[in-house]
Amino acid sequence: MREYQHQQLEAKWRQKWQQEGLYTAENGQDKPKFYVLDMFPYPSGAGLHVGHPKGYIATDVVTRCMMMQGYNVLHPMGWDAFGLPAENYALKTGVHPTISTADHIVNYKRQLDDIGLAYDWNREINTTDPDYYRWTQWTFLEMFKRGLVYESHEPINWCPTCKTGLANEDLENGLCERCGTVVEKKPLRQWAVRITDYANRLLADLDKLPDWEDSIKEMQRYWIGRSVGAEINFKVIINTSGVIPHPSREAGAKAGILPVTVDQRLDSRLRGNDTGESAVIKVFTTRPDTIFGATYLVISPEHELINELGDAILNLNEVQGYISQVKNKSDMERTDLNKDKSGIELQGVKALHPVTGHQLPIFAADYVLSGYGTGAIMAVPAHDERDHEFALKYNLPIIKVVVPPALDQLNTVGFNSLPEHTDIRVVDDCYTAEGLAINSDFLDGLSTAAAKEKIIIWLTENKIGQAKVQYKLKDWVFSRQRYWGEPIPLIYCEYCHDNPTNEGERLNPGWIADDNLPVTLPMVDHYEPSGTAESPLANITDWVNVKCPRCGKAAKRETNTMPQWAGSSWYYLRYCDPYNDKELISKKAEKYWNPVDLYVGGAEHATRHLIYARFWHKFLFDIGVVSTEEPFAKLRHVGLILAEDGRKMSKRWNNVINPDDICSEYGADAFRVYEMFMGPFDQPVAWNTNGVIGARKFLSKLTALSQKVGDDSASKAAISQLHKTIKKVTSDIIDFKFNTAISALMILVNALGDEESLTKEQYGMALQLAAPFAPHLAEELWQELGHGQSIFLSSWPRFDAELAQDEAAVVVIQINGKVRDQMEVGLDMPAADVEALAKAREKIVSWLEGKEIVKVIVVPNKLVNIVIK
Ligand code: ANZ
Ligand code: ZN
Repeated sequence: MREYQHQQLEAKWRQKWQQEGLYTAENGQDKPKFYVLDMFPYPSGAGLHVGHPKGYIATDVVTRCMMMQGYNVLHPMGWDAFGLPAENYALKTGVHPTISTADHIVNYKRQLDDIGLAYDWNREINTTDPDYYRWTQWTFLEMFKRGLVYESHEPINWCPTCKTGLANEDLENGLCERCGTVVEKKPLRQWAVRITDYANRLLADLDKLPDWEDSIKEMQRYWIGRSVGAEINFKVIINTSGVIPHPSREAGAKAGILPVTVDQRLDSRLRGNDTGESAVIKVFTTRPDTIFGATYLVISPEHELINELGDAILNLNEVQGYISQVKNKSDMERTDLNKDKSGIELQGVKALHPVTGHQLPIFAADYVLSGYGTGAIMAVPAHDERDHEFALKYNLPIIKVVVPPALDQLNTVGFNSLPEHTDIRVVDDCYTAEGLAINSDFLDGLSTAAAKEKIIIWLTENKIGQAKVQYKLKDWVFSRQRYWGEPIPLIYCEYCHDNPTNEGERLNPGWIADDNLPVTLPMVDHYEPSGTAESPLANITDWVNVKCPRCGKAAKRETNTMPQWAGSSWYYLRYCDPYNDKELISKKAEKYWNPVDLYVGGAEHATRHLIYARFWHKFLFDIGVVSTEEPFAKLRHVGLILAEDGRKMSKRWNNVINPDDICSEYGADAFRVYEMFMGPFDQPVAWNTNGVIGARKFLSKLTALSQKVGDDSASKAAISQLHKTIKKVTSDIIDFKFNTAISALMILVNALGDEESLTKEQYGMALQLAAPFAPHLAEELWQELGHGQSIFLSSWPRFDAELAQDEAAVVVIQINGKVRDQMEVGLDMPAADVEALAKAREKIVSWLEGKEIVKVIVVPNKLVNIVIK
């Protein structure tokens, strides 16, 4: 068999392609555009392992195929080089991040080039380049000026190891995503971006993305977490002198706890419109219809009410003891249904039920989170499982206020969340589904939906509460107390404090935008995190002390830096116009390239990067920089490549395989073919070096076919096989079914190998189909055939529909040996499928009616005989 020398051959073509500018995409060509994007990597010291390039190879296959289909393809690459990993690496090795990052990029680039990836390196970008982050800062200032950025002092996630604040998105099960340390809550001065203003659009516009995988859209929906309900105010009364007239458990369980009508009882004292001094607890609930079942209130241990009430809480010491005990629990632990609930009653204070006037005990308990809703709830133990568990533990009243509708009412009430298979006649202890209101005065008999509507109207009219939509999504914590990030271009000026000129300054008195961009990160020798709320930049006095850009008086720079996610939120736009020093992107380039047609990357970015980028893009849309509401038309996620031992590839397990070794031993083409052949693209799969050897064998067979090229054509069957393969490979590439495309190619190469002879055209088409996967070898063999131009400038082969048609068989259908019908099916269709098709034929159905089938005989490609009684 004819072998090939991959090393010299592959290097030769790579060099030639780069020289000829094969991958250079030009803005605004007449050709239709296609923008293929990879999630750009952060260049780590370890370099690439074989798992990293899987997605890059896939986009490369698409890129090359689209080039051959006549598209002007943009396929760029760059570096997400700011952030904790680079900085932690630099701290460990003592090499300045600027230097180590530059080194790592050189290595990454070489590795990517060795795989033969068709990147247009003229458009390379690097998030740490001041010409790049100038526009990251610019967008931030645009947000600031419009009031989308604010300074806050909320307790946020703090990683004691990385010594920095983190966004919610940076946590994994309560641990720092970077280093695995348990994250603490720490009050910290920080900048936050009002991403929640965009929550509704981020959610609703997911429906406009038909080419996104459903699983990723689902993760985003969950992350945004929209809940519809109400906010309700409960007044707090102090010093109840020990009399606790709340309904006892038994009494509450009985109906008729409301002897007088609600309106009679509702004096102005209970309404929210008086100006009394008393404290109020605002709760958020998705079930305002259950308000008559609220028997106590729970506030989160962090709730400000505790400070506000202070000594009015008779057991304040004990309460504070409880708070410090639960302080460091993660949100996950706190809300876990299976964990034992704990809490403490605030003695000496009560909450007034705004409808019934009952006095309800108030608890602080850690199952209520401070960061969600209002950080306080009305507990309805009959209908909420956590409340139920808590009520049993602390012996609190449980009042049923919802029952499942009787069977015969099922159709007349419009409720929609009764779980499937609920036996609606059995009401168990805690009934969480929807139903009909009972024990609820003027809501009695209403469906859950109707009761919600009615109570919200009532609460609104009486100024006790109102409808409320709540999101789990939090504002984006946008400061890091670290060195290696984009400086936040704000300056604090005491003199300008009282003269705001825009919304941002009004909201953040004293803070002035520094429009003199870029605000560059100073080169310093020491950048260890200070461990305090200040970034290491705070120590660089000649950088910190500046003149106010407005009044010229002495002022100070903000020393926090931006999170790593900032630069990656809009990089795809910059590739379209990377040298523009007047604007982030020109109108023309934006119109031509935007949106990205295909975006591929890891599923771990489903909620972080992909939410930030969609938000950033929508903001740019709102200020007229981009013309689409969504950045990425089609999104595919790549399945992990695991090590040969089935574990994640990691230095720790010593199971990392380096693509450099594979490419030098077997060739980049074999490596590429193997990675695309390993299995369904989006599934995790374990590496197996034998598979690379198999891929290499396939390429050798493809090479060997060159010896068959002559004047005689291949057989009709082989030609038909060729056209079928064109059809399949073309659609499989679009559908991301690279593995089946390659198996079709393998079948084709075997079939052609059985032929006496092939024409130049026939062999050429086979090479074209293989070219996206094995570009170097395909190019070499293509040129050997005497083509003067690159195979990637040739036109993708078209199939002849007739020749590509799957062969069919005509199957006769008999009943008890008599021919009753016939049908056409695919050649070699499995017997069970043939049988099912036969039984479903209209004529046959009528023959079978009322008869018992004794047996069915299937003769492949010929006959089905159904024997009936
Ligand atoms: C009364 C009630 C009755 C509730 C009932 C549920 C069932 P989602 O869907 O997650 O938005 N809740 C509100 N704020 C909370 C917080 N900070 N920590 C823990 N729980 C909180 O759920 C909203 C429901 O979760 C709210 O509705 C509230 O309990 C609880 F039969 O209020 B509900
Ligand atoms: Zn000033």
